[in-house]
Amino acid sequence: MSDPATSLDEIERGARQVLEQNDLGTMVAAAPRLYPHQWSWDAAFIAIGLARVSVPRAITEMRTLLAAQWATGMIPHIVFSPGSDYFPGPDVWRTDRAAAKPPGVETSGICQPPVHAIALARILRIATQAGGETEREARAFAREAVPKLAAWHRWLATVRDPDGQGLVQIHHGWESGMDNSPRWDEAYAGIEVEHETELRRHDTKLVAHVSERPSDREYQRYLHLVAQMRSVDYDDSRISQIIDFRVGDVFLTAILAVAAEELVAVGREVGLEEEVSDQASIAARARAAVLASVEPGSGLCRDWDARSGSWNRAQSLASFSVLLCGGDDAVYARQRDTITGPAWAGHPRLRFALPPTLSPDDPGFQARTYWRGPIWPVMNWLFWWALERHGDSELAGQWRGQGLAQLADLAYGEYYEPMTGEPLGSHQQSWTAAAALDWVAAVR
Ligand code: 9WN
Repeated sequence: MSDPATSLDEIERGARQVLEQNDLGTMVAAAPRLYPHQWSWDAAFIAIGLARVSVPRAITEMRTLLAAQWATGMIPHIVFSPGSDYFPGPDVWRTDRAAAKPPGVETSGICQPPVHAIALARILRIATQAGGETEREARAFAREAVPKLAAWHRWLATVRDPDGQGLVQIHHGWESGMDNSPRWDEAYAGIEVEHETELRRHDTKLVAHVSERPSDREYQRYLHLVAQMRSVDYDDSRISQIIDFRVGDVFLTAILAVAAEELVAVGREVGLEEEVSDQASIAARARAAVLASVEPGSGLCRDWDARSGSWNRAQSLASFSVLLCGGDDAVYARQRDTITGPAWAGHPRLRFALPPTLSPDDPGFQARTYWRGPIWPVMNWLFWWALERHGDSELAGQWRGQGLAQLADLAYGEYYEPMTGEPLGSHQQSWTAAAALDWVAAVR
């Protein structure tokens, strides 16, 4: 349980230790045992935390990830470190068959939300404050990264929007980063698994209780989708025709909107206007699609199931995507009211006034299960960053304060039980430590 007397110095010291201990050299493992590789969106958040300790090390983190970028522009969701236990590993993904994967690295064959340009902009800002050689190095890196991130955004906006609907489509719940969120229940319910995969899961043994992780039934569906992609050698044009999961992800699309704008700013700062000339229109289109997803009755955002041609009904943290990308003051104000109200972060039973992944009043709320209820510190960081960007400093400050209070337990939990504040999933989770470092620096 958090000790209110725990100081910012202690939180910072502990967070530095977590990143140091999880550092494998040129990549930081997402978590010491549960996730012994580099994950795409984790790496971006981790790089922000690393920049508070060492800008060169933050750059190395981003470079390792970008070196694994596929020729199509896709940044893969996992870059594997050699010889660690994780299921599904490279032997299951078999991306060696994919023409677009660069040689010499082992990766998965799907992606994750595009928070990387947000990280690049923040690293550049931190380095600029430091000045001197640090700033020079960060600017040189930015010039190297901008064209790569532009290609990444372009791929998402084109290849992953085959119907021209505007929302970026995902082919797997893992691509959303919110793996087993009720957002995907309807899409997964429609999947018939004909051939079950032999599950060699380690994850369920590495958490305090199996209920903190997705079920075997869910994993069968996850692996079925991997098998489908593998069967066409991860060829984009073929995947979209055969895949059993095709959903326009509103949260990922909102992230793309702000990331593309951050990239425009970085591009201009380092003299690469040409390279980012299409990014403002990518952002505008993404933002328009997020706003078009808003359900008039609730004022909340929705995902679009492209296979069934219907809006998803589930409400979750992702329903508040307008708080990330803005674009309509009235909708923003309404979502802000709802998320701070008694069904969400203002719920009277919460240990900390922070947004859970599901409303505790939702019949599907599960306080200990992964993306079905718990509070995720890294999501708090992302909303905090977006609120600050929007000029909503009051709420941003409250959430940062509550977020730091939650992390005063020094466990650096992957996610937290909303009512008790108990850390769940992995402890010493790298992106949680990174969020702590950036928050502490922002307070000082
Ligand atoms: C599958 C690493 C990743 C995060 C995801 C989170 C979880 C992996 C897993 O861990 O997903 O990609 O094995 O459950 O859901 O957001 O990037 O921290």
